Amino acid sequence: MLFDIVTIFPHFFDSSLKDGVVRRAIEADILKVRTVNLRNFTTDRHRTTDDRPFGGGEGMVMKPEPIYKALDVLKKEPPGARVILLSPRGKLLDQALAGELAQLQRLILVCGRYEGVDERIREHCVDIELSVGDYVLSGGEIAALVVIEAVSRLIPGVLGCESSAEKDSFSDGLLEFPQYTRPRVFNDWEVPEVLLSGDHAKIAKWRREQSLGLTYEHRPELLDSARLDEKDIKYLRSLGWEES
Ligand code: 9D3
Repeated sequence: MLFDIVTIFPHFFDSSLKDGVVRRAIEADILKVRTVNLRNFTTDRHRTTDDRPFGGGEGMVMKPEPIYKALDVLKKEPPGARVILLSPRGKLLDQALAGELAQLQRLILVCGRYEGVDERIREHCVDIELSVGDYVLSGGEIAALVVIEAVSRLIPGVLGCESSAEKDSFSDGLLEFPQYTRPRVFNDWEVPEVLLSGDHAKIAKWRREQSLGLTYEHRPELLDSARLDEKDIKYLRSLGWEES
């Protein structure tokens, strides 16, 4: 998969792509990430990428011409790219959408700044508008990293099979159960007895109930689309859950 990141801060990405899953994927030639400096597609002496909004108001808007020119060039080398605009008004990224993006060969990520991007770019050049959460960032750069990280680890061959995406949190729609490691007692804080019992059926039941309980407590809306069996539903009802 090839990512192009269109940004006025290309160096922002230097260190973040040098570690972890993304680096390994790049080294294995499964992933390529190029950063594209939007200012290289300006034509004026000051390399201007933004201007004041028509109609007045606070802040600046990203000019259409540099983004259009950058996309015009990038869409040809090689063709077939999907253009994603990172924007607070986009569709919320979730695990299912990350999985769909991981099927694609070529993505162009456009990072907005200021109050946003001239609407004509959205209308004519953008395929998908994506947000990474309901909070305000200063621009699309960190959001682009979130997309690359979430999508890269779902590309076949990027993760080892022992930690395959199947087993990940959200794959069955529940939050993960708590994990413990040695020492058994730390600062008087003990590991739950059941995990030391060697009774694998009992451990599995405890973990499932912890997952259900944590999801009910922190993210009850996830239960509406989680894969639940009769036992799960019975346990959740015992906690006070009512199906919606
Ligand atoms: C003043 C109104 N703001 C809309 C909520 C304007 C505004 C805020 C933040 C315009 C642009 C931005 C910059 N943010 C992004 O470019 C962005 C973002 C985000 O702020 N939150 C979550 N996901 C994303 S993806 C890109």
